[in-house]
Amino acid sequence: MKLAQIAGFLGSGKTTLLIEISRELVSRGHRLAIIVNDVGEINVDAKFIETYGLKAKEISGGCICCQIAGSFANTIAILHNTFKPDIVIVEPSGVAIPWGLKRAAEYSEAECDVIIEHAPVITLVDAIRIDLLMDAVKRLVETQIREADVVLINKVDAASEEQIEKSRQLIRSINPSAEILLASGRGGKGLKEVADIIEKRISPRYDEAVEKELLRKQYGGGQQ
Ligand SMILES: Nc1nc2c(ncn2[C@@H]2O[C@H](COP(=O)(O)OP(=O)(O)O)[C@@H](O)[C@H]2O)c(=O)[nH]1
Ligand SMILES: [Mg+2]
Repeated sequence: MKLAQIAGFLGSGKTTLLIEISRELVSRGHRLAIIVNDVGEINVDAKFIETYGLKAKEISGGCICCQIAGSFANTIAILHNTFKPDIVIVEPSGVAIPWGLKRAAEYSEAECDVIIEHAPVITLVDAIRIDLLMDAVKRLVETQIREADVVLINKVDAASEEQIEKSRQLIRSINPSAEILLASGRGGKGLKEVADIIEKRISPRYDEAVEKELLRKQYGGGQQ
């Protein structure tokens, strides 16, 4: 089972993009499920999403990368045993950490005979709120960018050239090796590319040593 996470701060356009990408992947013949971690954020109703021919699960009560990692693993196991999706797209809460989510997903391997493979970690950066994001939630946004394989500069339908350039510079300064794409869940831009990335590429499994190295880079010191 391949798991794709779409990270990004609250309001960065995760739900909007996830629905469009899911429709694209369903039309390509995939058996798709989505898991949305609702922590009081406004999310599209799971029943509505299911009208597109995919399975949707909502998990609430805490963050699935840490507080309720067990419920997340359990939900994956249930999906595997009942619906058998080949791809599961996860919308974590806006405060989730990508590596934590990988680790939590892999817990499901202890609950059923599933093998988890990760699609590249995709992080959305809201181009139209780039200044606000760098001010108010800098550390969190940095972590999500640093741990991404692919960063989408999102909402380009409504962003100025200057906002897009600013977003690009910010992403480069935090994660020089990330692939950067322009996207718009509303305008349809980048959808096919993102669907290709989820379909064809993989990202490494959880590795404690790699996570520690990322934390060291972020917090500077060697203390654990
Ligand atoms: N202009 C524009 N607005 C968007 C786009 N995607 C989402 N939004 C808007 O941004 C807000 C947050 O979107 P949502 O998908 O709920 O973000 P989430 O909190 O990350 O799941 C909503 O008002 C959306 O209509 C986009 O591609 N372009
Ligand atoms: Mg959402």
